[in-house]
Parts: sequence; structure tokens; C-alpha cells
Amino acid sequence: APTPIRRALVSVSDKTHLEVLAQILIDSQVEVLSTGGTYQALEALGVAVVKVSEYTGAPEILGGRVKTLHPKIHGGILALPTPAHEAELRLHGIAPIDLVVVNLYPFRQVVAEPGSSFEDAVENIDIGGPAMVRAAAKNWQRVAVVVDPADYTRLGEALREHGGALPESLRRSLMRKAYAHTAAYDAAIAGYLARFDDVGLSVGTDALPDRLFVAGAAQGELRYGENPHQPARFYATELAAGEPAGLHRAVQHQGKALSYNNLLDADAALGLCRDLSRLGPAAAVIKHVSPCGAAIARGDEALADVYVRAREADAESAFGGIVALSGPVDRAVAERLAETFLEVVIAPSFTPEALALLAGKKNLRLLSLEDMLVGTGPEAQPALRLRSIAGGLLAQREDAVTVAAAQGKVVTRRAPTASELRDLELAQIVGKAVRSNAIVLCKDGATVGIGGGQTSRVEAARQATARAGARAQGAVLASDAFFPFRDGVDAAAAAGVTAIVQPGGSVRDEEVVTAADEHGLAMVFTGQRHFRH
Ligand code: 93A
Repeated sequence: APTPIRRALVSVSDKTHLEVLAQILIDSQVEVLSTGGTYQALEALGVAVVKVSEYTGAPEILGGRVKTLHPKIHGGILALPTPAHEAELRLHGIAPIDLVVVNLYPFRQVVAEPGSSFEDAVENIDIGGPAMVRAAAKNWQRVAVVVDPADYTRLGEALREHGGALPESLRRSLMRKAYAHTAAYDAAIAGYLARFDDVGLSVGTDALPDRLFVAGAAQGELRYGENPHQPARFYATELAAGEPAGLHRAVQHQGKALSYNNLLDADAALGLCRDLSRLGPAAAVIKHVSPCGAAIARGDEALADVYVRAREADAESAFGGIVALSGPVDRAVAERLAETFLEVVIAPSFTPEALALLAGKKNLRLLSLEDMLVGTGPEAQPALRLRSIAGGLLAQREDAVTVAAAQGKVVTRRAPTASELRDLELAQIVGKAVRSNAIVLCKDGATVGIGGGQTSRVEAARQATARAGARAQGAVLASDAFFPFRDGVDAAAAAGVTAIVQPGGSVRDEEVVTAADEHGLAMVFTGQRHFRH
């Protein structure tokens, strides 16, 4: 049986739940060694605690840079329960330490503070803490290591249950967590340092690091991946400054847990809705990671009506869809949502009335993400996006629209009208969310036809106009990349499209513009492509 814990070292920057730990230490009559700030806090909580500096005979020096870096500490943690090691400890007057409770200087919080300097960041790189955590984890058979205040409770329970000792299973679990903790900490330091070049100049907020360290913590189990035979998990990565909050921070009000596919779709809905919200109150409906309908408010239109227009943009596809709304879901919106079968609804909030109304829909997941629109302003930093391919990760900055149709170059005899421009911008934003080749038709503040995931542009145009049917008459069109031939423009004009926005840049631009003029279309070049692969 494991021997009882007799001596603990406690050194924590995050003093959350310290009173819980204090009570555990008191109850289990453990000798406690502690560093300056932690010593004071524990003493105030009634724990009989000895300063590390008193025990080692070496004062904290260099403004706290050296506090616990001492053989009496590291020998006490790293010694094995062998006769040879025990003899050495006695020779040097070192007492074995069998519990290490440490969490590190708040490096991440410090660098996330807007005004923090490089010097602040460096001073908050913890050296002694990780050394103790790693040493204790290395000697996990004899030493338990706690890095997370959330673990104090299970520590206390285990001590009570095992007569003051800790079972191997818990020590193993704590050891895994300890190395994940120090690895994530160093990843955060490396990630921060990647913002500066060799002479210490900031390389710009858009720059991608020359080495990528990603630390992610598994957030529960996903039942399975895209299909039931594929194992899957979601790992939450740490937010970079200014990055929008992810879905795992949302509050789920009802329904079963989100699946792998739900998360992908809900993230797409959230992203599109955030993007659209810059044009006004917005609704987005997603199916299989693709938008099937989107709408923005006309005048002071209510969100309930905006949603209905997004849904009716392609009512057939919206069945079983994932919906994101830019505003609070009240009774009126909830009534509309209840009209059809949906998988997930995401919004900043739901009124109690709306929740009550939707409670009957047992399989519908309702997610509120209060700050879902934070970071959508023009100053917003495009988030780093990662995808994996065999052998590595691809990284890029998120595609943020910068050249709206209104800022583009009119290349036809006719210029778009104000209302066409608004619909063109809507089509552009939706187009960014559609797999290439993407063609999006919009009219009166809503999509009417979306063609995406096609291997030829003219086929995407045919698909979009076919989906639109009669509604293509008087609609506008956005294309994610240039038209390589005039056929796509001819198809759009034949369906009744009146204005087109596209990047331009084809060797046949002249032929394409001529086609637009022949049909009396307005066409705008933005010079900016929006592939999504
Ligand atoms: O500056 S350090 O890297 N040098 C050390 O020797 C050392 N020992 C513990 N930082 C060190 N610590 C850290 O101090 C711990 O990891 C913990 O985060 C913090 C606790 O300090 P205090 O008890 O004074 O609040």
C-alpha cells in the first residue's frame, strides 16, 4: 500500500480554492513548505506552514527569481524510496516531499493584457514552478503533483479514503496532467515569442509563427467522428488575443451533446452569422458545413422575419439545419424556429419565454454564446485557422472581407444601384462561406440561390440559378473567383441576374465584361478572391 503523504510543498500563483486545500492540509496533518505569497495566504487560513527559505537556509533572491531552486527542495522531490537515496537524503539533511501543489506564474493572462510589455512577459516566465512540477511528475510513484485547483476536491477525497495516502491511479492521472500543464505553458511562451523577430521588433499581428505549438485540452468525449466508426474528440485551444469565443464556451440549454458534425456545422453557422452581422441583424442556416440560406434585416425588420427569410431561401435544404442568429431569441423568434425541424440554434441569448416555448423540442439543441459578436469590428484580428493534412498542419489567417462591392471597380457601362450593392455585399459574405466554386444569388436582403462545391464555375452558376428558379429574376450574383469564360455570365443573365461582383483577373476578362454589357448587367471587380477549399 502507498505510504501516507507527510510533507507537501505548496507554491501557487492562482490562489483559487486555496481554502479547500488549506482544510485538506490541516485535516491530514501534513507538514507544509511554502513560498512567500502562498506562505502568507496559507498561514492566514490557519495552516501550520514553514517558509521554503527557512527550511533551505537560502533566502528568496533576485526579486523572487530564485525561490525554490535548491537541492533541499529538488532532492526532496526527486528521491526514490530506495536505501541509497534515503541515505543520501539523510547525509544532506533533506526531508522527502511527497505532495507538490504548484501552479505557474500567470504568463498567458499577462500577455493577454492590452498594455503588457515584453519585459512583463519575460518576468512572468516561471522557472522554479515548472521545475518542481516536472520533478514531482517524474517521481510520480512516490510524489503526487497537483497543478489545477479544480483537483483539490478529489485530492481531499482520495486522502480520506486511503488513510492519508494516494492511490496509484490518481498519481498517474495527476502526472499526465502535470506534463500537459508545463507543455501548454511552454507552448504559450513560444507562441508569444513568435510575435517578435530577431531584433525584438513585432512582426505584425498577422504574421504566422516560424514554429507552431498548439496546446489543446480535450473537452469531454464526442460520441464519434463524421461517422460512427471514427473515434473523435474536441480539443479546446487557448484563445489568442482578440480571437472570437468558440462554441465550447456556449451555454447549452437543452438537447443531447453536440456531435463532431454538429460542431463543424455550428461553427460554420456562427462564423457566417458573425460576418453578416456587420451588415445588420442577421440569420444564417447551414447544412453540411454549407450555407443554404442567409438574410440580413431590411430597415428595422424584426429578427423573427429575418430568420424566416433565411429559412425560406431554401426551405427544402433548411430541414434539419443549423441556425445562427445575431440577436436575442425572444418569443416571436422562437415561434418561427419551432415551425420546422432544426438540429441546433445559436444566438447571443434566449428569453425565458423562448426557452419555455422550445422546451418541447427535445432534440433541438439551443446554444447561447453571449459574446458571439465580439471581435467583428473592422479592427478585429483575423483568427489563426488550422487544418491537418497527412504529415502536418496547414495554417492561415481567416478570410475577412475587406473589398465590398461598393469599394470595387465598376467595369461595365452600368453601375450597380444602391440596393444592388447591398445585396452584392451580402452575396460576397455568404460566398466566402461556400465551398469553391461558389456562386451566390441574393435579392432583397436574402440569398435566393447558392451553388457550391462544384468543379466548374458554370456548373456552380447553373446550380445557383436553378435553386433560385423564378427568384433569380432581378437578383445579384457574387462569384468567389473570376469567370474563366463568358458562359457563367450568360447563364446568370439568362436567369434574370442584374449585377455581378467578382474578383476579375482572368485572361478573358474582356470577353466576360463584354458579355455583361451585352446583357445590360452591372459588374464590379474587387481584385480579391475568396476561395474556400
Ligand atoms: O521566479 S521563479 O521562477 N523561481 C522560483 O524559484 C520559483 N519557485 C516557485 N518562480 C517560482 N515559483 C512560483 O512562484 C510558483 O510556480 C508559483 O507560481 C509562484 C508562487 O509564488 P508566491 O508563493 O510568492 O505567491
